[in-house]
Amino acid sequence: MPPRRKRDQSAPEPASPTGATSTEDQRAQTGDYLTTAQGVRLPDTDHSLKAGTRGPTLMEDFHLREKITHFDHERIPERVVHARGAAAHGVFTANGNAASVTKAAFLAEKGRETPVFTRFSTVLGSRGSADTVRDVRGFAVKFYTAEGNFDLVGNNMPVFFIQDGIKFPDIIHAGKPHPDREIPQAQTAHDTFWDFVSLHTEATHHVMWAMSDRGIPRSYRTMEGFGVHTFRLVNADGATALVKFHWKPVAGIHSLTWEEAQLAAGMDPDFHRRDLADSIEAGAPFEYDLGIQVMSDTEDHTFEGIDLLDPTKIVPEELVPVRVIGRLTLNRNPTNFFAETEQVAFHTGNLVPGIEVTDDPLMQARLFSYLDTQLTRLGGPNFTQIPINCPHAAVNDNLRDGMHQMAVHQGLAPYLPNSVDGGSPQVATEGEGAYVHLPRRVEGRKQRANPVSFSDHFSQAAMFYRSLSPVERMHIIQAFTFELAKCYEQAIRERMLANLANIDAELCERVAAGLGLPAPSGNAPQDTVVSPALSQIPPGPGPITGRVIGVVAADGADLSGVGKLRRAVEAKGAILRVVAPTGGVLKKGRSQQTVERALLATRSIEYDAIVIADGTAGLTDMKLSVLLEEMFRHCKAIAAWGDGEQVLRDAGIDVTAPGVVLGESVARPFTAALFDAVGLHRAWDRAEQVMASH
Ligand code: HDD
Repeated sequence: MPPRRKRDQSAPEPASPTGATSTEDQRAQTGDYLTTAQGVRLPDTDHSLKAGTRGPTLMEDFHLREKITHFDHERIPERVVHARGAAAHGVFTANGNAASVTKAAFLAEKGRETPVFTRFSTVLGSRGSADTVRDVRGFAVKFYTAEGNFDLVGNNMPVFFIQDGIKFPDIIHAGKPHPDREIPQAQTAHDTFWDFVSLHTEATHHVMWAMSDRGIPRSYRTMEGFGVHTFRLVNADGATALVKFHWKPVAGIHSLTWEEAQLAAGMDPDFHRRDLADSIEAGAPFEYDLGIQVMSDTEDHTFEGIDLLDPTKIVPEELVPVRVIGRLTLNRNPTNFFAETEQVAFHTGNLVPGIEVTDDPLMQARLFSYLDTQLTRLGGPNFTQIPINCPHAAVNDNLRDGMHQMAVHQGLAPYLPNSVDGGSPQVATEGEGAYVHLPRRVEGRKQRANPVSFSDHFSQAAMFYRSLSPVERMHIIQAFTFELAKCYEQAIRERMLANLANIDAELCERVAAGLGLPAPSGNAPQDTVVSPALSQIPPGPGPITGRVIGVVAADGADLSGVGKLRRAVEAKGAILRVVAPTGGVLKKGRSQQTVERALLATRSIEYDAIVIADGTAGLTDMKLSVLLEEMFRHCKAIAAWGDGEQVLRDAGIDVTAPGVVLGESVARPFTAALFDAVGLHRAWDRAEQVMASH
């Protein structure tokens, strides 16, 4: 158990360590009487105090003024980036594999459990923007360790657009909506973004990731996370290693297709947020392994020619395998979005003994920005007293006063040294758990310049492209074509094509063909070593936890088969939804099934697979045809048992195509084949057939 905070140094005790309340009697909407904020009971909250029923409102109406004033100030500034997000509580359990490289107990000690709060986000969109836009996803984890809070503020892509944090306002101003009309919202498909990145070639590697399937994840459950920068870990003997952090999703890596992402942005802008909350509520937690790549802490901070201080570079996993050091389980939804998800304040400078930063100039600027931004966003310097930000370790600081001070500090001497308060609190030694910065020699001529190694902007972009499967490469080509086609300035398109020619000639030619422009020649790297780990196509079927399977049924369908299918699906941690022409309850004999989605109220984006039940032959509905056509085109699993096959044929589905599963009944071979098809994420072998028919 971490030591308790001294009463006079802490915010009022939250109902739980992270401020979440869940038991019935703690709900805000309970208690006997409605009161003002001053505790005065109210007789009426619907009528303002007026001179007569038709007269003017009186200034003396303290309830009206308090109610409206508070409402007027309910909003705080949204985050300048990563405004749109969703979060969950959970636990991190270390497996002991990090003990040799770090003394940070929450990582090193086998079996140690640490509470966490994780917030996922998009970068560019406003708070109310859609979840499935093409963008980088934030993956920020706050570990409430016994030694203080450690924040790993990462993304779902391992590289960044800029090498030096001083350019952050530039890339963000370029990516955000145009300042005159404030459009487009939450996307990079516009002139200013492509203007900047085409002029600024160090962004090239990150742009490749953003245009790949990584930019449109299927779920927060199925995306990787990265600490991006190289960190320095320090072990109990004082030995150091350079490491990169990775989050590996237990459910595998999986994305939407671009068309699905666009449909979802309209059909269900809360697609990812809903999936996170619904899954946790249904008892299917989100799980990720935390891994590290460990490199020697050499004087030059390079590994096999890769500059570890350059955040536009990765270390291929084939060169340095990822060592799994623990598991993150997200298993509890926030109780109140504002109190927790909106007010959580991450900071790259929240470090604990055993973890240090490096001189990566992007990281160095971040160390300033994250603390600074909260002063505006959360209204002053006491935001660490907000329950979601409170450490679980004892807090005993000499910080005083300021906006929204919650503590009633006792004592006379918030300074050191003092004699008035007995010289307390004392500073700790390293042995007593103090964060002692590792002594390191730092020297250099004061200058604004990059090392020469930072000037290679294309070789890893080429490695990324050439490591992917043909279908993943096709998606990148389509994404570039889409985005550049949305630009108005021809010069920007041409400049970007010139950059693509320096990555890969075929990539450039195919994008140019899509845009109807000539392909420039370039200087693409030759003989690139590929890194198969960069592809997200699984080698075989993976787990299907949290995936959604729709079963189309109608009156007279084999409902006992639907029941069997539901049991088999739920045994795998997946979700079954009954889809029918109308809402209500389907009945056949003694079996019945509640319809969860009427055809009019659903779309293919909701399903990872669709199954047609026996007994539905003859069912024709335009919405069903569209659903099946989209499922087929997006290469998702499609299945039918019994005469359900006829429904597929009637809708023009090629039942011999890859990823189409047929069976006589809901028996084991049928469900096993269906689950394998879902576990492969998509039947990409179908992609060529789909392309040929369009
Ligand atoms: Fe940042 C938020 C991730 C570079 C300045 N950033 C923010 C969040 C994530 C990241 C996940 C959302 C945290 C949350 O959920 O509250 N940022 C990154 C990564 C980067 C990066 C992985 C590069 C490797 N960021 C970066 C730079 C700067 C910032 C270079 C400024 C110099 N980031 C901020 C910020 C934000 C932020 C302005 C906005 C809201 C906040 O911090 O709390 O300080």
